[in-house]
Amino acid sequence: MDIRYVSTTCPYCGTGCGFNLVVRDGKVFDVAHWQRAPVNGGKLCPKGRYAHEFINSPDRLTKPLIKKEGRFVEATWDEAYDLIAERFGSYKPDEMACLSSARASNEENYLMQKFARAVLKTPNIDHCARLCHASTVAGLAAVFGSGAMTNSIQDISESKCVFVLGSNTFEQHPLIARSIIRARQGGAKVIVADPRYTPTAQQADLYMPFISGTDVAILNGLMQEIIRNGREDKEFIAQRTKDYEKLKEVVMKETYSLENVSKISGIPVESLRTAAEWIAGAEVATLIYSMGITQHTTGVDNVKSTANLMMLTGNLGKPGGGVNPLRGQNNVQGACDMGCLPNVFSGYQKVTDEEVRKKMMEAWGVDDIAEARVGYTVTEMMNVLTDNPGEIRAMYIMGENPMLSDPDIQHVEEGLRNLEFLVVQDIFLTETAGFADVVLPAACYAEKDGTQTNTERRVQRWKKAQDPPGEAKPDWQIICELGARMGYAEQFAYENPEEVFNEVAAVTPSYHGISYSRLDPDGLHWPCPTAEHPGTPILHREKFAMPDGLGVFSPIEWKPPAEVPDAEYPFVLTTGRVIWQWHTGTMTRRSWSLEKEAPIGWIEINTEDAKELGIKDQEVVRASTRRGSIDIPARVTPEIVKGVMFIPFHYREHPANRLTHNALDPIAKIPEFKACAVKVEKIAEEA
Ligand SMILES: Nc1nc2c(c(=O)[nH]1)N[C@H]1C(S)=C(S)[C@@H](COP(=O)(O)OP(=O)(O)OC[C@H]3O[C@@H](n4cnc5c(=O)[nH]c(N)nc54)[C@H](O)[C@@H]3O)O[C@H]1N2
Ligand SMILES: Nc1nc2c(c(=O)[nH]1)N[C@H]1C(S)=C(S)[C@@H](COP(=O)(O)OP(=O)(O)OC[C@H]3O[C@@H](n4cnc5c(=O)[nH]c(N)nc54)[C@H](O)[C@@H]3O)O[C@H]1N2
Ligand code: SF4
Ligand SMILES: [Mo]
Repeated sequence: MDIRYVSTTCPYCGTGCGFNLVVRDGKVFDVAHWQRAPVNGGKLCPKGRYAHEFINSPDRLTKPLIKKEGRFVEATWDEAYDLIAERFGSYKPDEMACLSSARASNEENYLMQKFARAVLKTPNIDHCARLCHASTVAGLAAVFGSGAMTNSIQDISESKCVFVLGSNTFEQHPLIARSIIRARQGGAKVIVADPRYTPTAQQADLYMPFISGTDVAILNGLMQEIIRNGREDKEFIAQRTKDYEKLKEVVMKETYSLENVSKISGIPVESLRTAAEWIAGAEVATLIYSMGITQHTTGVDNVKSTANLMMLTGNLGKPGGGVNPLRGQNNVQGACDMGCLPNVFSGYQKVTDEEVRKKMMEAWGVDDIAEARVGYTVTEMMNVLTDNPGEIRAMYIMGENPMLSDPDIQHVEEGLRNLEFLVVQDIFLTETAGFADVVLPAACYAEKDGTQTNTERRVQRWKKAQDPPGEAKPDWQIICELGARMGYAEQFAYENPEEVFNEVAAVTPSYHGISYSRLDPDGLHWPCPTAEHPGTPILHREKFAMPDGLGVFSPIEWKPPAEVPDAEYPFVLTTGRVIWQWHTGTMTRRSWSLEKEAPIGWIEINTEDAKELGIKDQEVVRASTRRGSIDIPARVTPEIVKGVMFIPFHYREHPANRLTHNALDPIAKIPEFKACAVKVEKIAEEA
């Protein structure tokens, strides 16, 4: 028996934990702790611990599939490539769109945008960051000049006050939660604001329950209280920021007095006062946020407000401080860094910048690429597909499952049906793949080399531990072979992912100094401009990434969500996750140790609301919004604030996104997954 340990990086969340895959006779059969792992020191959450279980699932895709007369039939790679090349070759660039994957490596994402821009010549490329931290990328770039986490994970443990707003860190980023515990052991106060009394809230010194969608009011209220008491950091404001007077004009309004904010949000005045006191009084404070802040029609406003609070209290550019958005998917930071966004090439170099375009064309050896304009985002693509059929006619989707993860899936279904040609490349036959004309079987993380970039901008290695099942191939290889089939053999002639990475480093300033040989065992934080540079764990130490080096205060007024409760739909519906499951469940629901812990969906209903509705715990109820209805078991609990209901979106049997609202933030184009209006009824018993 041959047993090997292969150290690699977890394929689930953006924390980027390392572990060993245990390989017996060429097959992965277990995960073992890797004590030396830089982010997690050998500790893992359940998803990492069981990240081997889905790998050799009998459901893995093993052969290309082509749909013939409504049914999938197995095909050879040659048949699949020929068909795709012929069909893609028959459309105009604007008629095609690509979705890349935050689950795939940096190399694969880089190649996907190169394929879209250099081969299809379409500007329409995006990925699930749109549904996730698009508000962060736009919001933090506008105030700090860079849209990423400002400090490192380790650094959170140095903080003296941790304010967690709209992040369920203990379930969704468990190994980052460890830093919160460490901070607390070091004397930090922990404040958690969340409509639900989550496992994260349970660790707080101060918990503030509130109604979803009132974040800006809360943040403005805290700022007013801090300014009233003269607790703002005057020196920091004077030296490192601008537009403070404009901020003050808004936050000092009567609307944002603690009394009024308490009415809007439901948080008691005393709690708000204590929170303001702790944040302003701490030697150093950090703010941690995630989807509770970003997934709103006011996502960008929410993000800017968090930055306002931390600049006001002088908590940027130092250890234990910062504005820390926790990125979700294992490589969503990397997919953005690689340019799988409609407005930028890798390293956030603008697609409209002529110099950059020229540089890319030269590096890629092509004399024409996609037009110099911003393409469609994921959410806009889906709207165009339904509202203007025929404008987008073909799509290439790698490693995304919008038929469960996009808002208002009835609308998504209508859109996908309007496509003439759809290619889906995945490791399983997903709900989205069901609509495809061609399905391409991809290798999973354990079957390929590559890199991924975690939430603290740390670039780390994936290492191949076993061969892919059947004829499945790594995404990078599929894209290269398809590129070659479409006439770009030279441009896609890579022997291995390392060669792709070297091209990334050559054309991407923030990755210039990174190479595979420098990545073991700790990885490197970008920006890393030269081969000698040690990487940059903390951003904005002396100045912000703005031309004048100053952080910008943004005066923001609170606006309610796009859809608010009324007589017909009297409750607020919010959606999210649970520790045991991952998004659309393709991997976790095929991992027995995880699936058995949370095998079915539910709707959380406050005990008093349930009593008024006559609903009992575990009773199946009908939840409806203006988009649709689902039948789903009730979980009656005091741990959700009255007036708000919550559904995890993992379950195809009770798809939360049948209910959600497709209203978008005007800048980030992120949908409002965290608030819409819902009603819940008893299901009449059948005779
Ligand atoms: N186990 C597991 N872990 C994951 C994932 C997973 O699917 N499963 N997904 C990963 C991904 S891609 C992401 S983006 C992250 C997401 O990580 P989180 O953002 O932490 O997860 P969510 O459950 O979406 O939402 C966080 C919290 O926001 C609260 N909330 C609801 N409405 C509001 C509101 O209006 N304002 C505020 N401030 N809070 C509100 C919810 O009650 C919830 O507790 O998790 C990552 N980690
Ligand atoms: N209601 C509601 N909806 C939400 C959210 C919410 O909070 N509420 N959150 C949103 C957020 S933050 C996110 S990030 C999205 C996530 O939305 P998606 O990205 O659509 O969800 P996943 O299930 O992670 O889909 C990833 C796909 O990649 C496949 N895959 C895994 N590894 C590989 C690989 O190496 N190669 C290839 N080709 N495929 C691979 C998986 O099998 C899966 O089908 O969901 C969004 N939707
Ligand atoms: S915290 Fe995230 S990266 Fe770490 S083991 Fe869990 S899912 Fe994997
Ligand atoms: Mo996400």
